[in-house]
Amino acid sequence: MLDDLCRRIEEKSARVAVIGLGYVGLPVAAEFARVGYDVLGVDIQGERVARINRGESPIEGDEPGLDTLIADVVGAGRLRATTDYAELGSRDVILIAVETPVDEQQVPRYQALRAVLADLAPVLKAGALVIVESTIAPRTMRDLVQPALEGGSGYRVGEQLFLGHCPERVMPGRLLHNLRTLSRVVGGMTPETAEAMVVLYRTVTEGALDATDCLTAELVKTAENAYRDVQIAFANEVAMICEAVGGDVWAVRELVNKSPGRQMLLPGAGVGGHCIPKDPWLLAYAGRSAAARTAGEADLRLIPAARAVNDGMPGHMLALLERALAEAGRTLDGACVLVMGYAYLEDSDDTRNSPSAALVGQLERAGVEVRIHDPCVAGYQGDLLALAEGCDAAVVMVRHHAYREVDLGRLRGALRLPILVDGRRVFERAAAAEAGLRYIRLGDGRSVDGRG
Ligand code: SAJ
Repeated sequence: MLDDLCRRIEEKSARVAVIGLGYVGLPVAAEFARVGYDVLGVDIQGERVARINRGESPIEGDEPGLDTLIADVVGAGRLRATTDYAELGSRDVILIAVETPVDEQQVPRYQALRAVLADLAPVLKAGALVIVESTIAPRTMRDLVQPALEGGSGYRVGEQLFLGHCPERVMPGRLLHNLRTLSRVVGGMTPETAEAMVVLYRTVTEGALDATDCLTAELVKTAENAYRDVQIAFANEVAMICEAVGGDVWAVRELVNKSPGRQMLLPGAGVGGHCIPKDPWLLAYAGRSAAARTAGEADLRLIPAARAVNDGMPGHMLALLERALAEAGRTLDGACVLVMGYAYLEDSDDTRNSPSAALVGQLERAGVEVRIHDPCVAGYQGDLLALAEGCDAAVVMVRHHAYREVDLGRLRGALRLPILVDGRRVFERAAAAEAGLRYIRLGDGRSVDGRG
């Protein structure tokens, strides 16, 4: 069965489906359609399905090439969307790209994935290849996906059903670019399945395709993002030490990175987005639940600690602000503060898990009147200087390129108090001093205690 499927994948006569037409699934569906497959997109949101069938992209934000690509492949009849799972019964390759969030207790919530599997299993055709692209905790393929599909279909993995995990490495603003160029970890429940998946993904990417097993693929994806989170947390902790001892983390980082094998990342006002705040918890959950099964206790300290450091950065920005206001004889309560940047990433309109949202909540709970500006986020794109008029301070949370053009003299003139707290090293100390601003930069001890 798998040989026949491989042949049809190579011929591009295999019929493909993608379940979950979000910022991962839709570009993936469009890419497989672009290279010649007949692709069926499935989503529960009827409006999203309708928009796609009109050749429109419902993906927010600037995704180079995506709008045109969707119009082209829908127009050519190679991509069609539906809400009807029954149509999946004719599909040979089915990719699943639905959300896999963690809850307040950092436990994965697989409601969407479970629902997809429950609806898919009964209609699966024999010999189908099912690939989970969503990021999942290690052992989810074995403990959740395989039993759900085998139970609901009566098939056996490796016999009438082929199963794999190929996590995405997309990034808002570079969806198609990443899909076409980045290497992929291709995990199959059997080695033959992984090889079939390599044949499939080779048609849409020139990146390396590393065939492996499902567990390794689950571990790689969650570990690569946990690794980044820990790296960022280290930079943030060094930044806070520099503040305490009067050092400048930005100078320190530059010199540290001259040392062979060092690559200290950027300290900042927090860590947001759809991947980094979540994936470390997926990895930790697997470690803890596996240890719990063996009545052990996975003594995970680094990954949770890094999450705590990074989630604490908006609060650190609040502390820097509070200190600067106190120097001017003001308290947070009753102050008016301009938050510059609401997206989670520079030059992006994506606000998921934005550190600015955390800061705004803390400011409002402290009695602050908050004004928000963001050149990339709809609803916050007002006139910066007009928003700054009468504010007691401005706090920079995102390193948008547009902020580098801000006239600091005019910003100073608009502010009631000359306080500028910079969480992303957008501005130079000298320029801020020349404009008459009390400039506090995260990680720069001299600026924090006013000697900078
Ligand atoms: N951040 C820092 N300091 C840094 C880097 C990032 O504070 O040195 C903050 C950002 O401001 C942001 C958050 O961390 O709030 C996440 O930034 P990110 O650059 O990691 O961007 P993401 O969240 O889009 O991460 C994606 C991930 N890609 C996938 O999961 C497929 C991540 O694995 C990539 O490493 C990252 O893009 C990338 O390299 O651009």
